[in-house]
Amino acid sequence: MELDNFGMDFEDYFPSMIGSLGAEGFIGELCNGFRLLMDVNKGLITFESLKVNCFMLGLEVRDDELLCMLMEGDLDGDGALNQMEFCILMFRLSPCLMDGPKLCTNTHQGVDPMLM
Ligand SMILES: [Ca+2]
Repeated sequence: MELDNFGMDFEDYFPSMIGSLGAEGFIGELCNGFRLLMDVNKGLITFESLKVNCFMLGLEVRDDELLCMLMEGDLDGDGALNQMEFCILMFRLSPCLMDGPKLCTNTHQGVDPMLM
């Protein structure tokens, strides 16, 4: 699983993932990420599931950062993220996507995406 950087380097990590995986592979990785973080009983990412699963993944994310992520991604206001909301949030956290991968690589000169 390639989620070591999850939560820490969205903006650096995801564009390079898209570059190496292609859009469809990227969506697949997002779905894997969603499943890692979701509450298996509800099929949703809740504050509790996010907190527990980030801890399980060895990520130190503050409560207010988790809440911020939930609020940012929660489009229908139920306080949790479904798979669609999660994917949309991840895309929004990757602003380079809007400009295309080529522009993106210009901001990471000297860094080989495969090494990240
Ligand atoms: Ca929601």
